[in-house]
Amino acid sequence: MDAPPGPVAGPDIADDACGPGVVIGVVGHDIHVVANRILTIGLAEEGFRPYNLGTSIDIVDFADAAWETGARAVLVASINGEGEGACAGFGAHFAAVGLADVLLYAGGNLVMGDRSSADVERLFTGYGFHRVFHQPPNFRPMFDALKRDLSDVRC
Ligand code: B12
Repeated sequence: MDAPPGPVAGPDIADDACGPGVVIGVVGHDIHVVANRILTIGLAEEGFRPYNLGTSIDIVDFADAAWETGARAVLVASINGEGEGACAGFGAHFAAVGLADVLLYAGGNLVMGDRSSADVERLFTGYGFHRVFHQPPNFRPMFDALKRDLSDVRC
């Protein structure tokens, strides 16, 4: 049987749904998967088309997935704090491969140890992320921002 031409629809890829495509994944060698699973379900419920890459994802994987899916946004999670090292140069890589117009969000426990949200936001916006959610109380602020940022997208 021939291989399918692109991403295969399934629980993590809601290709048949309407709404903006959004790539999600957990960066680095991070095994925390609970929020990733919940976020996939939540995105679909909020009207997005999630493409979930799962865990152990690097910058190149995120950019390749954005290319392949035509996603309008990439949501990068770090739960163990590896994001501080693994996300350096994120925006520069997207710009270099012609994806400068893709929205980049980062969320989770983005750094190791206790640091103020303002410091973490400064660090990650310096990496090229458009919005940063360090230890948010829930996903609601991110869903609201994503709806605003992608309000021009129609089915
Ligand atoms: C369960 C757990 C584990 C399980 C993971 C099981 C699995 N496969 O998922 C096990 C026991 C395996 C584990 C291992 C480790 N863990 Co652990 N783990 C936890 C724990 C208790 C709960 C995490 C969880 O699932 N929460 C529920 C989900 C829904 O919430 P969440 O992940 O926190 O996500 C929320 C936000 O972060 C945010 N969010 C998450 N993703 C995204 C994405 C976007 C885009 C946005 C906007 C928001 C967002 O929204 C969510 C809701 O608010 C936390 C402590 C805690 N109470 O949070 C530690 C914790 C995450 N672990 C931690 C650590 C250090 C480790 C280890 C390195 C420990 C070790 N020395 O081996 C290893 C990781 C090894 C690795 N390679 O990654 C630290 C991280 C520290 C940091 N970043 O500063 C924590 C915070 C514990 C602590 N207080 O020190 N862990």
